[in-house]
Amino acid sequence: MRKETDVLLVIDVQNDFCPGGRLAVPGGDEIVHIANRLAHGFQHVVLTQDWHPAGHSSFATSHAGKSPFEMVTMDYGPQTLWPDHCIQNTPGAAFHKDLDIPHAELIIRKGFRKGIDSYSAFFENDHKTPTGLGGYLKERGFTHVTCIGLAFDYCVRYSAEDARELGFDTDVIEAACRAIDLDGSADATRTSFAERGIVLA
Ligand code: VGL
Ligand code: ZN
Repeated sequence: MRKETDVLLVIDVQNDFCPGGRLAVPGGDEIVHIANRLAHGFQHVVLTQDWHPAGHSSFATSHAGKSPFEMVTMDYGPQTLWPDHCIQNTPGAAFHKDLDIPHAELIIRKGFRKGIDSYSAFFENDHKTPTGLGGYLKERGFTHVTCIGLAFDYCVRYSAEDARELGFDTDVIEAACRAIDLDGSADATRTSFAERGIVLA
């Protein structure tokens, strides 16, 4: 059993990120049982849930003439456009039915502001607006964050990077993640982790 000061962060294991979903990550469903098993080894687990309103600004359908996976410039910087996904209270936004972590202590929802996307569980994509998770984990006395889930090169990446930036010892278990892999984004993630002292297990 992992220490009292260790927390497992399970990122976005939701139907829309699994095969058959609207932003399916290849092999996304393969990590569900791995996540369940890993979670048994942690006393403390937090889940995240991508949770967008209909018509969210990260959806290509909100930008005339744009297609999914194109980039646009928002007032907070570059933003990849996605297929509509994880719309609040729809089946696509629900956790995968086999995700079984009853002892998870907190579910943090993100991406709920229409005009800004949020990959990281800690900060929205302006890198300024906090979700509150950093304060929560610090107040609870956690010092070590282990990240797993979907997608390795987006929400897991930016969550792990922000955890490290906030001073948590941070690792990512790659076997419990799957990547979208747009334009080399999976390799870029591994390089970035190495530069930042994020342990890739
Ligand atoms: C994610 C793209 C858009 C993720 C969420 O969970 O990695 N990626 N929204
Ligand atoms: Zn999203």
